[in-house]
Amino acid sequence: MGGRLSQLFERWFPKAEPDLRVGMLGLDNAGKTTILYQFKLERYEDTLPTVGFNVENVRCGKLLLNIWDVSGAQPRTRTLWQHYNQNIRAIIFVIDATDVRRLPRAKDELHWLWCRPELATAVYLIFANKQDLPGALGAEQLVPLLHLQALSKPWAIQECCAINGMGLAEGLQQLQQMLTCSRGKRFSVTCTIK
Ligand SMILES: Nc1nc2c(ncn2[C@@H]2O[C@H](COP(=O)(O)OP(=O)(O)OP(=O)(O)O)[C@@H](O)[C@H]2O)c(=O)[nH]1
Ligand SMILES: [Mg+2]
Repeated sequence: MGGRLSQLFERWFPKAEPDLRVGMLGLDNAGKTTILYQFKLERYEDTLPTVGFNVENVRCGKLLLNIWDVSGAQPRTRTLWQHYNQNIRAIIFVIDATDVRRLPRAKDELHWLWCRPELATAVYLIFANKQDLPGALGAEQLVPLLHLQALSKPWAIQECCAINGMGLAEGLQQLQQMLTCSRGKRFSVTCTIK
């Protein structure tokens, strides 16, 4: 009886299925999990370094995104890649904008992703995180340092602070626009600099 009732309930009120799978990557300590918590809970939550990944469904305008937040510890990220790389439509790449020393490594990780054949049609949102801290590089400074001009795929870079949530909604808006655009097979380069 309970089974039939729950079957009927599911038919009347089907669970929302996520529309798109999104990979959230970047070096360790960049702020990926803090951003995921802000997306999900709309508040700051303390984090521990991620072992493996966290997965959450996040609403982005009309889209329901299935976001995979992956440990940034190397070589774990690349080892884990094969487990979640299927059907990824977008990459959210998080940069610690104060971590100037490791910027070349972050750039290498981003370029490694661009070259993945399974991401041929993906769009890229780059969050320049930790803008609340002194010395944080702005989006405009990061464009040449990350060689973003070389990218022939849709991308946007957005300054943000995952502690207070500044810039996160704007980033999701950019992502939605790029995803909607690429569905119509029109690829465009977008650079949002605050
Ligand atoms: N000041 C400041 N600190 C931040 C910001 N975003 C994240 N942090 C802090 O940075 C540290 C790392 O954040 P996480 O979200 O765990 O980083 P992560 O990218 O998930 O790291 P891994 O799981 O190791 O890959 C935590 O202490 C956060 O509180 C920010 O915008 N500003
Ligand atoms: Mg994490």
